[in-house]
Amino acid sequence: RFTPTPDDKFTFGLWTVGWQGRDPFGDATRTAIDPVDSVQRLAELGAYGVTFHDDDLIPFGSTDTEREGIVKRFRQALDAAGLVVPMATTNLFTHPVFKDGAFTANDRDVRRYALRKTLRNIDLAVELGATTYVAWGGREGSESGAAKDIRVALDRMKEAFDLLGDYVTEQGYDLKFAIEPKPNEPRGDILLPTIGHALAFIERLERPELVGVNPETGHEQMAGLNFPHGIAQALWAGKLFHIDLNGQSGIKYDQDLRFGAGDLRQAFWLVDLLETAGYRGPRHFDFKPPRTEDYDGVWASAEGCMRNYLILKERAAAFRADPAVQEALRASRLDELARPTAEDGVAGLLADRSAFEEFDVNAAAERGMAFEALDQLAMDHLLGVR
Ligand code: 3MF
Ligand code: MG
Ligand code: MG
Ligand code: MG
Repeated sequence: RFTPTPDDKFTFGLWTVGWQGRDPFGDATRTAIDPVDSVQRLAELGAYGVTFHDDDLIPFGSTDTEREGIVKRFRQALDAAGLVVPMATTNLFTHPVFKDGAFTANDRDVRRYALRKTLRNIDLAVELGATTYVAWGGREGSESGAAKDIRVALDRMKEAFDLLGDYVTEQGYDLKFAIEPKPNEPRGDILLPTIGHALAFIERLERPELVGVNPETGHEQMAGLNFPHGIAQALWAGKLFHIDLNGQSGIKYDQDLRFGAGDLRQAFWLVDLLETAGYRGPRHFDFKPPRTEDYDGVWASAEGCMRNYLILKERAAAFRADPAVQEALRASRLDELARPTAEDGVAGLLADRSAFEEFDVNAAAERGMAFEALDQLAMDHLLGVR
């Protein structure tokens, strides 16, 4: 029970279990781990795949020959372990050259270099079978007002995604892009800070159908936003191409706790949503095993991500299947929300005296919504007492 299998589609970034615990105030607390060992270990734990930034796999500055050798060895490890690579991404944030951004750096040569670095890793991503390419613009932003002309920077951001779209189309690649919003950290303010900003941006692109979002639990919650609501809107827009699952306790730095830690109630509603809305993509964990942990703790943390997802999946299914819940949903009139408001059109609405002239406003205002009883049923299921 609660033991993951590849059918659950759990994936992990190499940079998650591979995080050495370096933070702005402290040095690494763990030694580096070979990506090949991560692949083996994650497969043993029941994962479906791994994802990577170019530099997670191939150290920055490697020669072409070194690169070839690393890729070959990685591919052999994947095959041996039976893991897939559904997604890859570019590191456009670690090297100091990206200190003012990549696609929107003020320096044009840096922008051109960032595009070339991305194109190169797209080729590798496709070679390894990825169908989603994530773009987190961690350094695209500013700390001060005049430093960045935001409207012009958005032109450059659009230029970058339009060019990447041209490239994959010309190459005939089966690859879509997923923009990962984040409000701040490491920049003071980052462009495309929330799911909503990203969705609006995508509609301005030349090939909007190629671009969706990769929202991260903690990134929305850092901005005080409701993550399940954001995911619901991304699904509604047909744009949930990928997801970064983790945990976050309210508005503070990006904690990247294991999934299920932090805001447990939002985690419950998120799993309920993903499992009932027909999301078919990987359940991808982007977390950081806390720097207090040794490698036993790292694997315990990775296992915990999957275990918590499966527990919540069971709890959410039990909630939906409970006849008392179905009755409570009717009492809260969710069925009525599902009915169009004015299918009779403007003329019908204007002719309907019961809609206005004879509407008993006070009686309607007095009706209780019965949400507390409904939410307590959810709490009982979440806590496992029903
Ligand atoms: C930072 C992130 C990133 C992205 C990654 C993949 C380093 O807060 O979440 O992780 O997820 O770049 O796109
Ligand atoms: Mg995070
Ligand atoms: Mg993150
Ligand atoms: Mg992320």
